[in-house]
Amino acid sequence: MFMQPIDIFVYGWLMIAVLCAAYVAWDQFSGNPEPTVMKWGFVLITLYMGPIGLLLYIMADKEPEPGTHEAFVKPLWKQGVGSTVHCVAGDATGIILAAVVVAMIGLPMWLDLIIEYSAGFAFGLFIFQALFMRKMMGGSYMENVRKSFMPEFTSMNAMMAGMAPVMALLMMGRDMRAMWPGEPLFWAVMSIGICMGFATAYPVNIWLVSKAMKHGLMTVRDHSSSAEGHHHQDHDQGGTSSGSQHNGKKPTRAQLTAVAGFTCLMLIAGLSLPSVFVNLRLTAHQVGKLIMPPEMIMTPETSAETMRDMAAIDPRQSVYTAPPSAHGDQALQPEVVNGIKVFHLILETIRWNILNNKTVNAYAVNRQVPGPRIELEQGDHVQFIVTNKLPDSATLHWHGLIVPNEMDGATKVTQSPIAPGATYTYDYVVSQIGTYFYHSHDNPDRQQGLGLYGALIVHPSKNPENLSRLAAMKHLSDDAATAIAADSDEVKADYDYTILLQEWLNRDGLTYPAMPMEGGLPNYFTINGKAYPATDIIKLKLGSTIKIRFIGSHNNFVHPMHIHGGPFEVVARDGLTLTVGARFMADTINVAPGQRYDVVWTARKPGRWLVHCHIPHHMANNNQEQMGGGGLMMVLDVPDVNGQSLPMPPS
Ligand SMILES: [Cu+2]
Repeated sequence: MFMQPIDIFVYGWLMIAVLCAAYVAWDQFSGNPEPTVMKWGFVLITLYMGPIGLLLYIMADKEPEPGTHEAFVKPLWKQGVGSTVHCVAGDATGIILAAVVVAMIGLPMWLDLIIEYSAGFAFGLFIFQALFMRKMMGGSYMENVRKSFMPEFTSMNAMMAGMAPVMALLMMGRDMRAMWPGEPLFWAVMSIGICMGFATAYPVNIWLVSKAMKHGLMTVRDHSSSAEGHHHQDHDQGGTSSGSQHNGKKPTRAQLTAVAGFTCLMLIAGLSLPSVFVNLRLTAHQVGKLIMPPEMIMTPETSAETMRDMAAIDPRQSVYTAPPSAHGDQALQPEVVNGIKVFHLILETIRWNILNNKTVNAYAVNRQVPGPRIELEQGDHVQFIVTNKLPDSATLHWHGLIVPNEMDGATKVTQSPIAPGATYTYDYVVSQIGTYFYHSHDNPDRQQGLGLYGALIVHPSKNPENLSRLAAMKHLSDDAATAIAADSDEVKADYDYTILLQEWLNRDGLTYPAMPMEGGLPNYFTINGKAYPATDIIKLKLGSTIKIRFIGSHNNFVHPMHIHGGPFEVVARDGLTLTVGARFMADTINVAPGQRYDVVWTARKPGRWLVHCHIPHHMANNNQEQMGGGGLMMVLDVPDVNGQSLPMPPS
């Protein structure tokens, strides 16, 4: 189950509310002496306000001893509670119904608030006041509508003034699951909104009751069962019946206008103030259910697209959980069809362990992070059949390769993005050698940042078919990059290892795409999908050489990649082998997003030699070191001449 820390309180609150309402219903209908409409009013209020509703019921309305209800409910504050309960039960029910319908239809939030107000007012006036009260008040339905209009209008204004900003600000805050009626958080936010609405409507209701404009609490006893045989025939003027007596004079026209006018101001402020803080033009269809990263700057200008780009992956969208032992960057074997190497790539949302005890949600290719390594020979005719099972459209771009423009994967520039559920085939001949990579080029700040990338490595070829394909292409270009490579053009070493860098933002079990902006900074870093100490340990023979291909598959930082134990030779950059004179020795190389460096390092001495980024924060897991580091760090293990690895230092 998908739980956020707040959900414990949400589920707890909703459960308590149901239990409280069940108790109030049972107690009301097993003999609390009041009108049925008020019984229902208290049940609804307790359902909406949970323990607060229960508290109000017991302190203000529940008959303490048989025959004492009349006296018990007499104080004005209790009458005010009754009047507010009556108002809120009706209005809130209308508001909730409207909120559910409007969210499902997908209307913008500002319109949502207006419709909620109208529905709440209509529900309260036409049903809860005029219809339900008529039985007790007598008179025609229309008469009741007319009489209830002013008190209902005033009370509703005051209530919505409290409820609207709470709903708008909480629904459109960080956790926008609150916008969607299918999410428990929506109901919790409704509940908080109603509590606030109750608080702002209460003073107005006290006044209305004191001025005999509204009924407070009343006592109604059943003739046959009541010990005292009371039956209160209620009358039009609120509070004339026993137990709800308030002999206030009706307010003057000036008083009523002033109060009504003031509640209008309250209402206008309550409806419009949230627009200073949140974008009320958004709909639940656009952004409902999104959870935004903590500390992201969101203003009324923040668009739905911005939010969708930076939001967490909904963990419920993950279709597969990779075992913690799973490795990314696994070489993918092609199917060879008529001399064409065909690769099947499937894009999916999965759960992936970057550490044994740390799982991220990721956009993955073939259920790996990074995606599978594509090993090719120069001159290969390749086809990549890409099936998009992500919730978003996507493309793949072949970074650094000279391909026909329509195969380049630049979304909305060279191709329409591959829609969710759709398949697209990339088809080209590989004319270069060296270290390349592929990545999503559709919202890459989100998709590549969430894991859509993988290595693509091309070796020289002696295959006559490849050579003839290359010769046929030669007339198109005499570019050095596409010249038929001699074996010697590829610098070889005893070992070959590819390092794909990545940055992650993971908080409270949610994975956001890491971005160099407020709220988007990464707190985990991986080499080939794993953070140290879960990164590979590479065993090397003393005196041997290893070619490490650094790939800047990450999105944000320049990582100064450093190797302990002596300098390496930089032999290729961005896929292009450096000429002998251009190669150079270094012990740190800055790997920026998109760059590739091939370096050859010699195992000069036995030991455990580190490869790591030299920004120490990137050598930590959520700012914490484990076993001497974290994140962008791995070990080259060079045993001594006897084949013995160095002993670990005592801890
Ligand atoms: Cu770094």
